[in-house]
Amino acid sequence: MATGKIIKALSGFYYVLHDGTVYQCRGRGVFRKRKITPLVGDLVEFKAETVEEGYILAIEERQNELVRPPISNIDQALIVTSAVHPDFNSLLLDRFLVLIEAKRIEPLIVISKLDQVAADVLQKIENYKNLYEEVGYRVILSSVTDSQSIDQLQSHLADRTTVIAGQSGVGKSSLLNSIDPRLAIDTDEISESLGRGKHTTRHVELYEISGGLVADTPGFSSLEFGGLELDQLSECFPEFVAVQDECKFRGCLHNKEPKCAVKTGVENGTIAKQRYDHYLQFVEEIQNRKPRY
Ligand SMILES: Nc1nc2c(ncn2[C@@H]2O[C@H](COP(=O)(O)OP(=O)(O)OP(=O)(O)O)[C@@H](O)[C@H]2O)c(=O)[nH]1
Ligand SMILES: [Mg+2]
Ligand SMILES: [Zn+2]
Repeated sequence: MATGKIIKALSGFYYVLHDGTVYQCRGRGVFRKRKITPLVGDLVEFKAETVEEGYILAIEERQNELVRPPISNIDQALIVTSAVHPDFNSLLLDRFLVLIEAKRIEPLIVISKLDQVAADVLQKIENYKNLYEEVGYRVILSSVTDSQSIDQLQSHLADRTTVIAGQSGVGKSSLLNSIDPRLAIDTDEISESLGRGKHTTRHVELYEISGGLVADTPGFSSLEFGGLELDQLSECFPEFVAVQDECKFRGCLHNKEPKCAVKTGVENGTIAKQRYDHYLQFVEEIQNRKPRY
């Protein structure tokens, strides 16, 4: 018996990495009976006669897990948004940030395709970079043709498991290929003419890159807040958390309450109005969520 990590799940097989070798395994029948699905990222105990004939015997408790994409035990999320093609979308970025913060995964923002932007758009992107850095996030402006940005990205990957997240076509797989061309992951060379809705990457897979494990994903298919409650939502905005003790009411949702430090911050310009507006939009979304039975 040995311990390994599932790096890929495909057609009923789980590929388990142990000591530099990948073993093709099946799950035990009891998993199906108990409705347990092994996930990419799981630490497992397995037994293998050969590299093609293994069995997963047990799954270790998960540190965290995402449903779509299905993956577990993530330390860091690289949230990729493109500057253009598709256009930079701060609402979508904030949505990703909330989903990642809610799982207590450390986000790293990457704004991609900087080589394609005109000067006015570049200015806009620089402003966004400052905005998110002031919130406390790390932001990398990248382009597959700018080796410095690729080196910078690479320096954040060692000794941890990173998931790379973002809309289809923003260049997630391309970034991984630039870091390590030997990966040769399929990317969409003609995505612009085909339009949206088509995913080039179709499965979740962990790759060994720069001393860490990085999961390429097909882009998050669901960006709904699921079971997130309002008090948890406000915890997902670090700049709100930083001042919430100064709100008059404990448990202030920074919405209709008087003497709210967040609202004061927005008025004074110390909290970005745009982030606050997105927050209110998410509040409404959660309040209007249909109860699930
Ligand atoms: N000019 C430019 N094009 C890029 C860059 N990064 C990616 N692209 C192009 O953008 C398109 C989409 O790239 P992919 O890497 O397939 O995007 P993805 O995020 O993996 O997409 P899905 O797998 O569908 O989720 C391809 O045509 C890439 O060549 C970049 O930095 N600059
Ligand atoms: Mg891809
Ligand atoms: Zn408040």
